[in-house]
Amino acid sequence: MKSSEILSLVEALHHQAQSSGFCCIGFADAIQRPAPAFRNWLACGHHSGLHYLERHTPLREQPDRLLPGVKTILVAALPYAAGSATMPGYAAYAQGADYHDVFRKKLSHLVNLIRQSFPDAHTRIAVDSAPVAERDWALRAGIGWRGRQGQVIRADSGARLFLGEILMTIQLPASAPTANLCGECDLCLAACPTGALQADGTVDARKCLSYWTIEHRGPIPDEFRKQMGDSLFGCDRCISICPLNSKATVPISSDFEPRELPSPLACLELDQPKFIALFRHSAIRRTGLSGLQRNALIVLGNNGSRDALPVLSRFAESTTDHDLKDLANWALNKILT
Ligand code: B12
Ligand code: SF4
Ligand code: SF4
Repeated sequence: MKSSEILSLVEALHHQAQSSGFCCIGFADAIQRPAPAFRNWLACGHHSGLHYLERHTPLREQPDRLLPGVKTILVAALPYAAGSATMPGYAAYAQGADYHDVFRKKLSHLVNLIRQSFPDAHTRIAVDSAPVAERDWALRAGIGWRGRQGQVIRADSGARLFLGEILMTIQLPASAPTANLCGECDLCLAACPTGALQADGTVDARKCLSYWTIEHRGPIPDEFRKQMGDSLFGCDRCISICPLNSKATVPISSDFEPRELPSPLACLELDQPKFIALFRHSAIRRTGLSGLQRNALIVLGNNGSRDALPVLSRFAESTTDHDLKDLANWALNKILT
């Protein structure tokens, strides 16, 4: 491989990344490396019910097992919109199209460029669900720095960024790391209502509302219900408070424009076919219908509006799910007492 070929590929990738709407791409050497911070997080039980993370630890430490012969990890950052104020309970990242699909499509344009230049190269795309330590690689690829809420953030895009990667068997020059600009600010730490943010910059999922409202199956413990406030799906408190968001200058892909989403009351009137039709192309389908209705019942109980009583009573009588029936009665009691 000539160095001029490598340099022209890097230039072409940057160019294509910009026209695809990525605010930044960077490259890290795909070396094997132990992940003590990650292992410590697991050992403390901070992953809660996310047991797949334990099983995948060796894969996260050895990218070679995901793509034999991998030399470089290209990391890309895609900014997303602030979300609509008329749908406050939905985390901003989930208000537009499903980022997994959008990201994959955009990364495939970069893969085409790699293949055009190096037809023998092997590549593998990863977006969120693969056993790739995305934030670690992003830090190594100079995408941004680690904010105090754990998010990889940038000065030109703030804290609302998705990450995705291309593992490849060709060696591209590694990017330089980015300096941390958080300074004395600790607004995100103060914004977390549950104390989920740890001093070492990791998140204790057992306390994180994002975990409870998206990943957890089954009832949400009483101690977190009040703190959920109006959180129907995910939690944005430590992200939306970041002052860098208002200084963001990068354009946002139209895929992430907020869509009309059901109110908490409307969630109770959904059935399975309607849920699938509404959320087929949305990250919100991850909770499943019963998860979304569980969250909606808690939000309605927290809101305390008597206007919700007729729909809540009907739901409590008609649902065949015992956990949801109990929760509907909890919400009714909360409003009436
Ligand atoms: C499990 C998971 C969760 C869990 C667990 C919390 C967490 N984030 O760890 C839950 C469900 C709670 C969650 C919530 C959210 N998540 Co999430 N999540 C993941 C997932 C699948 C794995 C993360 C993981 O391994 N966590 C374990 C911890 C230990 O690692 P880490 O935070 O990723 O990495 C840090 C440590 O390694 C540490 N570190 C690195 N070196 C060192 C050295 C030392 C000495 C120390 C102490 C630490 C340290 O810094 C890294 C960067 O912060 C990733 C996707 C992926 N495959 O990586 C997405 C991911 C991290 N999530 C993401 C997002 C957007 C969110 C939410 C904003 C969604 C929402 N609005 O509800 C919230 C944000 C909560 C928060 N403040 O982080 C994005 C983050 C993008 C970014 N710019 O950083 C990711 C990368 C998905 C993606 N492809 O875009 N998430
Ligand atoms: S997502 Fe919410 S609960 Fe989780 S760390 Fe951030 S502010 Fe705390
Ligand atoms: S809120 Fe402040 S401390 Fe937190 S990530 Fe943003 S700048 Fe950094």
